[in-house]
Amino acid sequence: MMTPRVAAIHDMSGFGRCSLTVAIPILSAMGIQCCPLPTAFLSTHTGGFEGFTFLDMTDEMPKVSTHWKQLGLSFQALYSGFLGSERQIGIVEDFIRDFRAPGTVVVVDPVMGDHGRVYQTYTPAMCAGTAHLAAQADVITPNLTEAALLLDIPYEDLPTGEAGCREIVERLSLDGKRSVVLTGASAEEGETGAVCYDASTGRVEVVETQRVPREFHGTGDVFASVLTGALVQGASLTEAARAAVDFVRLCAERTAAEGLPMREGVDFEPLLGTLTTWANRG
Ligand code: PXL
Repeated sequence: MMTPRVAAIHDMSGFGRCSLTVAIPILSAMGIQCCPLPTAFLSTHTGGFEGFTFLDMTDEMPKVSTHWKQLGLSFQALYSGFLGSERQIGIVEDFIRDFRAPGTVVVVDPVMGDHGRVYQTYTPAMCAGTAHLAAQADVITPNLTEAALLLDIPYEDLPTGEAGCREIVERLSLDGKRSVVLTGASAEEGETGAVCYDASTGRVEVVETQRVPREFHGTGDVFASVLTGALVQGASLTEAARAAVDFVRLCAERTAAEGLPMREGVDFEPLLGTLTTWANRG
């Protein structure tokens, strides 16, 4: 069987464990070839470091896409995340139009913010554009902050509890046309996980685990990368969310025990071996 291939459209942050420095090793461990299309190169991510560098790759992206088209490359999944400029939204939409084929899964992580706050480099126009881009996806993976931005309601006005999360994913499904995996959502005190609307079944499932009582940077990227890998390897949405929830919990437990600073992300590298069973599925 051919090794599946994923186009990963994210930034590369040299330090801090997020985006491509998370997506590439995770997808590789899961037996998937990851082809990065970087949106920006930063010295660190933007959450908790002063004076980070930022090289915008907007002009390079269509050239990469043109070359990949000339080569006749195809991908089992197109997976986008943190974008570096407003213009990149149209570029990623064109990329999806050009490379989507029957059976391709398009995962858009609508990266915009966390904990009720929008990331430093995300302008209101980029947030509006991200909602437009997310409408092209088969699967979106917002956290609660991003769900509020996509629904265009204040974070404080999001419906709460399990019933609230069910309402959010149904409202975000665009009348059942796309799947939604709401991350960092909890139906019960002391638990955390994902609430999933599966467009192929029309069902909502809650996937939970015990909450590790600490916050870490980049867990959204770890989650979405495992989810994408599992979907490419043939898992259902709920199975993929289960794999992602369990891996993030494992990473959070280990990192909390080590007492690593939040901004360094989760210490996932020693745990990559637990993902390799995906490489040998089917
Ligand atoms: O984890 C999301 C993310 C990705 N890339 C960069 C970021 C962030 C969040 O802060 O700053 C550069």
